[in-house]
Amino acid sequence: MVKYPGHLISLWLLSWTLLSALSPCAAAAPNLIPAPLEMTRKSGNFRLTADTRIYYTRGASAIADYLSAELAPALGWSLPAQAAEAWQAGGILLELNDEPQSAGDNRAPGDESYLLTVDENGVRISAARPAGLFYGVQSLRQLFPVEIFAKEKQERDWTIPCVRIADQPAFSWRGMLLDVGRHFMPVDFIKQFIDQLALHKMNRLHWHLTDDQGWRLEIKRYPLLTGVGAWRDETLVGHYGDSRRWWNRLFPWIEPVHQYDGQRYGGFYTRQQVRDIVDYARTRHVMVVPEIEMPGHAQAAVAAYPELGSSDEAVGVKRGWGVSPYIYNPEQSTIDFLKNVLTEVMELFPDDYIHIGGDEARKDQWINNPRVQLLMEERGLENEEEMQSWFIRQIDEFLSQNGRRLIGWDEILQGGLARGATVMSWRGATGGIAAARAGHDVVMADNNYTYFDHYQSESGGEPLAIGGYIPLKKVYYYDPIPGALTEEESSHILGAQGQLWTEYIKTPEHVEYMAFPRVSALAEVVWLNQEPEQRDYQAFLQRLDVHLQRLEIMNINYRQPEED
Ligand code: TNX
Repeated sequence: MVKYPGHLISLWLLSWTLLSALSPCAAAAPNLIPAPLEMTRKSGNFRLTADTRIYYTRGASAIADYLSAELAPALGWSLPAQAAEAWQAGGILLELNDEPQSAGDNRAPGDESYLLTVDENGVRISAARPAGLFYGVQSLRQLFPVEIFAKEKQERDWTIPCVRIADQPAFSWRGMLLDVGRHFMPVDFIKQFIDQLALHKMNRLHWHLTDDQGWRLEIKRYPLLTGVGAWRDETLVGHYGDSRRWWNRLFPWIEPVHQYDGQRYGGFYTRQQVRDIVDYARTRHVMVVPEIEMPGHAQAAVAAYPELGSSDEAVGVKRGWGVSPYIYNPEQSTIDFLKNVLTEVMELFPDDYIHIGGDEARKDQWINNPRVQLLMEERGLENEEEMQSWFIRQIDEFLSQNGRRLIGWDEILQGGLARGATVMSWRGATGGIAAARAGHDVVMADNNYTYFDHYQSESGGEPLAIGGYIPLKKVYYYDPIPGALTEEESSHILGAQGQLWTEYIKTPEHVEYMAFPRVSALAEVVWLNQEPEQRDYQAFLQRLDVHLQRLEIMNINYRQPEED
């Protein structure tokens, strides 16, 4: 994996500071997040006026419309977009040069690189692929004064510095997980969150749609999944386990007495809403990766259709947190049910990856169920781990037949991993290391660095969280490539993502508080992939200062980081 030196970035910051000191009328210093790979400041500025037009080459009109729409509220007018043939000086050119690749050209099909040049006569963004053009547009937005992000018209001059930026990401998977199983999040917020991902040049939304506490995706064939499974009678109050007393420690089989709020809670997304979100994300070059959990985290589904479960006990949708023992049974009929569910999931989500969970599947109910034991014997499986592996393989085969790729949490390694599967390493880097060595693709979601449900400060005064401590600086110094891997093995690390599990996060405002600015730090980690010793946290904090003004203007409820 190629690492990009930190001194390049420090160098442009330094030369920029010097230049702007020399020319008093220069526009504000560019504070881009994520920092671009290469940026050179040129003398002079470009001024956007009521006469400025956007010009686009073939295939770039959607991005031109996007740029125009993003700038319109603050400008108070929409920049007209026209085909490039009509070019006139003073315009913004979006140029897609999607030519056949020549020998020695190492642009991958998923190429996200771009070149942005600003001079006094105009702006030019060129890229081989639409994604690159889109990221050039994100950089351009950040070159303007921060007020460009306002939702109402601003009376001011729109001047940007002349620069040349040549940029491309280090990793292809730059993501965030949002858990809507524990707490449901409204459609408008999901879109706003996607906007933030795009601004940070992130390209994956891992949408955790099913869990013990709620099934949030409408499935036509099985209406009770949402009719029953999307609703729980009430929700735990306070922290899970807080009510554990000395007798619970002495006699662990006595359940601690938890308090619940008595409020029915739930919600789900209709197919139409999902389509709308997926389209919205696509326009912003964000792939939505749906997660349908199996074989564990299945209590809401089992509450809806008890025949899918592995125990005779009737159960409702889970009201509290912690790992549920309710697990799908491994009957062929259950596999068929899941295939039917996934068929509808594939109709709604057109991109490659489908996440099937696989984490924290307690096997107690399989161990205690004679029918499951018999199935194990019939299928020649040695233990419950192999049964889990059998389960995942059935699903992997099905997804592969349908031209999709299975991705799952690192527990899918247990008992042997399906061949084409991609592994998401959450229990530290261990699963990622094992998977990469076995030749599997890996996404790092290390719970020591990327769990944004953990506390951001140890000084108290933070809203109740699940635990842990992952401050901004720790995220900024995260290295997604485990040190134990050889160069060749590390080529399997697709990238990294942050996790927003929502047991203790009830509202969009709280999601934002936990997400920002840790997302901003992670965005830079996955864009640049610098060696940790080449990163400059102080310089990041300085750029972040300006970036937080953007978030402020966009009404994002970020957490103000402490000076370090
Ligand atoms: C573990 S990460 C889980 C989630 C929880 C999270 C809380 C993973 C694959 N499973 O179900 O929400 O910890 O931090």
